[in-house]
Amino acid sequence: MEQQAVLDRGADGTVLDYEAIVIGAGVAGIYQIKRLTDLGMKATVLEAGGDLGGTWYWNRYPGARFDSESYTYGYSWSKELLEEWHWKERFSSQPENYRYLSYVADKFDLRKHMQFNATVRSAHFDDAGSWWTVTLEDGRVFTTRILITGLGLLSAATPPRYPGVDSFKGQSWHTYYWPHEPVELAGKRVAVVGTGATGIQVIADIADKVGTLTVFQRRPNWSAPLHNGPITEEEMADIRSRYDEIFARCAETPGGFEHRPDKRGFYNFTPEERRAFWDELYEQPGFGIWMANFREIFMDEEANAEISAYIADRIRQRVKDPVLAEKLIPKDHGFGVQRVPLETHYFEVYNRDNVRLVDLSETPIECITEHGIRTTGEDFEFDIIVYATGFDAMTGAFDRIDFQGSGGLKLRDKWKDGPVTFLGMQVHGFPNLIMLAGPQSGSASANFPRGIESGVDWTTQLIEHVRAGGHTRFEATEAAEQAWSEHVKDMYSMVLMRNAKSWFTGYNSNVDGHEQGTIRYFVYNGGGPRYVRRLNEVTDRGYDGIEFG
Ligand code: NA7
Repeated sequence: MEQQAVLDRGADGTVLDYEAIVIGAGVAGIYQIKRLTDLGMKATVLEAGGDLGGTWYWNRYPGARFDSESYTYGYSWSKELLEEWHWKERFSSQPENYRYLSYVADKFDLRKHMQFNATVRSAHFDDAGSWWTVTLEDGRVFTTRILITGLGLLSAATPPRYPGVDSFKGQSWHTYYWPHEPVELAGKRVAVVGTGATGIQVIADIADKVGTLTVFQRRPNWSAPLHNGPITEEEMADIRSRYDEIFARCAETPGGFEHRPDKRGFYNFTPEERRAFWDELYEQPGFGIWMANFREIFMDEEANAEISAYIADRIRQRVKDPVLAEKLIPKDHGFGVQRVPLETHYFEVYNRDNVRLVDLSETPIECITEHGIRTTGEDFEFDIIVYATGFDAMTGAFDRIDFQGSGGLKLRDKWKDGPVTFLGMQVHGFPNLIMLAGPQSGSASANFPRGIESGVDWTTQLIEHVRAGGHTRFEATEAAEQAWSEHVKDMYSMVLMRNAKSWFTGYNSNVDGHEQGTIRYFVYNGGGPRYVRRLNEVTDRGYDGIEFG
């Protein structure tokens, strides 16, 4: 009780509403509230959506599914849960993933600690009392000692900024906001704008369900087969018996997957041997072709050019029209330097009579009209326009909330040219704020739940330390923040990803200041194991880099 009193009372004796508030009831927020309430803390989750689930609550477009193996995506912290849950597909789809997260929340009775339709407008730190005041869009105000963000990496959707977007008379939406009610696609003239991971999933899924499908592609993406399939009772029993082994393996790989980078050396093999190896990887389910490939493909231009040529040939084999095939092969970046979307019969879609590709590099979009889309070449009419145009990644969700730290410092201003953080967990000038899977954290680079769990565990330990020490304030030092941000930046210099025009480097044509030019160091490229070692070092050294008061 003594310890608790420290966290729920301001320095001047003011009683705070909460000891901890978590923003966001996604994969991170669900686990974090479990850990906080297990400690007996007075805590709540504020969630903008009408229910929990985050990514898996919002993204209801057809084809939305994991490209992580389902059984590596689930939570690892409850043996009982692992025993109970049967993943039905190797790469589970959105409805099932949403059901899974709901099941977890209900099983552990977590919903009672969550408030839905609670969109946070601002969070201001009170220097005198060392607490946060959190204000919601609906005007409600809460005070809390500790503020934890589980905002998601890709939760600030960005529709395009073409003139006339609002004038379209048919149905249109960004994939993130795909309606919750069933959408009638049969016989409809449908447009999809964007060919990233999302566009590729939705296009492949709806091509045979719509009347006509017109794909507006600005730049093609490298993409490889997902090879999804069911998981039988027997297979699931086997997976259950190997969970410890599976999670241990995920913890050893840079991406948090079972796929382990091949260290045998690209140049120790002949081109024929490499092709034979890639033939095997291409036929395997999941990210093997990306993550279990030779490490050199990520760092060495020549190795990257060779794997790119290999994947290009695969695309040529799958698309009947050779001119069209060339349009679907990226020319401006190599395989794997951007996020590799995984697909199911995506390229074959373009062999269908009802599907047409519009290459925006030849005929850019001029505007959206009442009836459809006008490019420099043609006027198109549609019933439905789907914008699969991506997200203001990593920092976008932070920018949408007015975070003000010590002395009124605005996070938006501090991060104007890109995020700076300590471990992607804390920001100097923003005491008592912890980010789960924040920008620059190792929790945010690949198989998210694996990283998220280590982030939540570390956060919980830090909070226990704060309570045990009777502290009211904790904050990353400027020096620690600088050192970490430099390290994150250095890691980019090692990988070809630094050249990518993608959300990994903060590129987004639909967001002011993100159109091109400045690279933003969003993700930690050192891999999960190295990141977790660093987290543990910080803890072992008594939270070196964090000042307590
Ligand atoms: P992405 O990967 O950022 O892809 C967005 C796509 O939309 C990409 O093809 C863009 O072309 C295209 N785009 C964006 N803006 C426009 C405009 N204004 N006009 C035409 N085309 C546009 O987002 P996703 O949602 O597909 O995937 C995000 C992540 O979700 C993914 O990495 C997974 O981790 C899950 P561009 O390539 O920029 O020319």
